[in-house]
Amino acid sequence: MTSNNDTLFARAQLTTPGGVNSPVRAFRSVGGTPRFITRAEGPYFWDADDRRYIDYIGSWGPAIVGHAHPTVVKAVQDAAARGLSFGAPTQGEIEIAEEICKLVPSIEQVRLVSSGTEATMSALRLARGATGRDKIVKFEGCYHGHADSLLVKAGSGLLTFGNPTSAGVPEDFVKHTLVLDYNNTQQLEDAFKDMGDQIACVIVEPVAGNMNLVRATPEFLQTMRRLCTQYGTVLIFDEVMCGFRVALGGAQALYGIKPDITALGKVIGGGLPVAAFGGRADLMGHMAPLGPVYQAGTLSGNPVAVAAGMSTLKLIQEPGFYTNLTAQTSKLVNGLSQAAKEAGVTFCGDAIGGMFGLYFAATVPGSYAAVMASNKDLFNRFFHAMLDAGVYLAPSAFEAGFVSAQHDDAVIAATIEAARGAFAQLA
Ligand code: KE4
Repeated sequence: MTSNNDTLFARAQLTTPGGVNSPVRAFRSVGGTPRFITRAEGPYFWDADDRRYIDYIGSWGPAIVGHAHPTVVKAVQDAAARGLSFGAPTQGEIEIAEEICKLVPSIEQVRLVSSGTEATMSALRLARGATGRDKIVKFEGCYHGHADSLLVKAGSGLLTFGNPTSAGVPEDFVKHTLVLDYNNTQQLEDAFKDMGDQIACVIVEPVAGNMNLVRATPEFLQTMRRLCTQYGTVLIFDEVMCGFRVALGGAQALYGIKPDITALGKVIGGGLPVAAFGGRADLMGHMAPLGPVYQAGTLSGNPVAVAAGMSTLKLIQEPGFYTNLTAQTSKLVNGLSQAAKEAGVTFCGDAIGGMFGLYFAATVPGSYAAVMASNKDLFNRFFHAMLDAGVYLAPSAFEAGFVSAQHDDAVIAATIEAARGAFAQLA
């Protein structure tokens, strides 16, 4: 019997490139037919054949309180009933800005946008405008959205396609982008020694999630902070994914390092399009209409999206939220590792807050090169065995996974049971 997913995928490809609105959804890295989702609730979602899956992408991070949380849905319904968008300021934007500044103390002023790409693109422009410098530093394997000057050896979709640089990005647009190795402290020292006074900013995922999960070493981030301060370079933490995901205050709270600008997204929209960039007030003062750095957006601070984000930010502040989330994610990774060991499969995992990485490798990778050396084919076979068993992992060996507050012990146990069968197929 033809799956409705097959029928929908064939139809989708007639009107949309690859049949998807974001490349990683096309299953090109793992093969097979993408599942067209019809509804979601808690830790689950259902595909066009009405098959239920335990969901471990959670919309790539936003669904941290679980899908269709009644409090969030009601906040959205109430806001929508008052109108969808005004193109004028609202009290809700003030309230979410105050909440973000309270939860992320390095953020003294914040500007709301509609995607992580907009947030990082604007942060780069701000850093260049504030310093008068052109050069930027990013790290191979990190993905910061698809702004031209950042699509250089990006991770995520591009890494999955094995295409280190996107077509359509003129050489001129990337000649100021220096791509260094993640966690290579010496290389960072050398780059600053060589051209530190030309570098407008360093942008980094302080916990990388777009080459699979790779933690920054404390020394790497501490050195980055010291060098940026020494050379007057703006330090941008891209916490679009790890913000409010690895801890309430994000990776900067875990590492105790204060960036100059932070990019946020995903969780702060609760599933609707809210992202943000913010930081030192003296830097944000360069932003139009106050200063010369231009940035704008028709739907920036959209009242319905802000309602979803604000209700999510309130829910994640409930007592024990991160203790529980961290415990469940650790249970998942420990259970999967034990199941692999019993099956004799070379596998390991890492968990930080509500985010995890799964690696068909002997040790947890600390670099892009190490991730690339992991066994992608085994991951792809594991992915499909788990999908067939009703567990939906990220459809790429180069993505992180996400747990929600609704992934309770029964859900984790069911996942580990499915993994026992999947690992047995690999042995
Ligand atoms: P968006 O423009 O997709 O909202 O955010 C871009 C972005 C920026 N920074 C980080 C650290 C990110 O992880 C992202 C987007 N993450 C991917 C997941 N690998 C989104 C999924 C997709 O591209 O469809």
